Amino acid sequence: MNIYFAGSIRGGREDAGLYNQIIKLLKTYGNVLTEHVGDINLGVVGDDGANDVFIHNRDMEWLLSSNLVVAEVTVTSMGVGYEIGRAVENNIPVFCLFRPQNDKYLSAMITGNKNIIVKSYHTIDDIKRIFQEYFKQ
Ligand code: 6K6
Repeated sequence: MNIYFAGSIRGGREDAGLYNQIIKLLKTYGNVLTEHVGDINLGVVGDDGANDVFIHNRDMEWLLSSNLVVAEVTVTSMGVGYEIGRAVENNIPVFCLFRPQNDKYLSAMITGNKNIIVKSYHTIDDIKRIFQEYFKQ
């Protein structure tokens, strides 16, 4: 199974270490196409010299070849929202992870779409259990 992991880059890298841990878990269930999203050494621009058109086209090719999109949506990101919309449009299942915090609400465009699975969590162990449950189907 090809899994496209989506997480904030220019929206803010404060959860990059967590993305890294989520990607490690996902690799036990399939082939993760977007390991760079969890690279804690990469900032908001990246260091491979790729321009934005290249990044967009390459990522869309990966996304459209994936069987599942897993998105960590706690840090608000335009790019992650865009990827979720493109996945929905192309009938690719979308699984979102959200860490509830005071005064922080997930967009109604995500919670209001009954085709998108949204799971709340607090710790990486919660995510481990959520994945075990989801992937056993
Ligand atoms: C920086 C850090 C790692 O890579 C870079 C270079 N930029 C990007 N490289 C690969 N994918 C990107 C890059 N910028 C955005 N994306 C895609 O959009 C990823 O798949 C993320 O899931 C999503 C993040 O969007 P923003 O709006 O937070 O940047």
